[in-house]
Amino acid sequence: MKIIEAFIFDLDGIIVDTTHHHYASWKILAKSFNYDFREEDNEQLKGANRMTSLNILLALSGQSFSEQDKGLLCEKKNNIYLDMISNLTRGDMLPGVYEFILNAKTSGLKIGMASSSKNARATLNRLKIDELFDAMLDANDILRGKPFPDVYLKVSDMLVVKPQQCLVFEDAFSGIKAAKEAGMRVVGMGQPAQVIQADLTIDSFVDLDPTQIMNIILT
Ligand code: B16
Ligand code: MG
Repeated sequence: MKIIEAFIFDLDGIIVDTTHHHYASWKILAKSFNYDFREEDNEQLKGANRMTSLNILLALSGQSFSEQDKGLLCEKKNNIYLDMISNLTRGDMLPGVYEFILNAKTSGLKIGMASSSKNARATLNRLKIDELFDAMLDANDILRGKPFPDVYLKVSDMLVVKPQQCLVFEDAFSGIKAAKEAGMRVVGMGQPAQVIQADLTIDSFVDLDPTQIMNIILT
């Protein structure tokens, strides 16, 4: 019996290399309230949605703002981020991931995308790869973001594939937690501390064979 029926991909840090753009925009924002946001602290923001990320940043900096001002700060960060990714092309995709998704699709697997980013659909659209996906879900569609399992459970529903038959690709601790809570198997790619709970870790998608990955994950 074929056990894995679908591959579900996280976006930032798995499909597209936008992690440093998110970091750079938070750093600029932090500078506006005189906080020097360091790259090692950015690890805590990976996979977190925009407001959660701001709350982590404010806790790190020891500052507090009203809910209204926090909304404005999120908007400001997003405008900086959107400006930075305005020229995003397929060259900004992680090496080998486009071919990997294409091979998985050709071999009959369903393909999903589950992201904490409200910009996820627009990003796939800009890369002109949205036609590869049978289901796409992002922070606009769910109330509770990663590490809650909702985004992964909803995308498996849309794909009409049971959670146990989904294999997730994630780069963030919170995303891996979300997928595991959803009852899915996870391939992690990223900093060792981030992917510690993954079932399998990979260094990159270059020359990665979907069938081989499924065989390893099922043994
Ligand atoms: P936005 P993912 C997440 O996307 C990123 O990992 C995280 O760093 C970012 O803050 C979050 O999206 C929110 O993004 O501000 O664009 O809504 O990794 O779940 O695809
Ligand atoms: Mg990610």
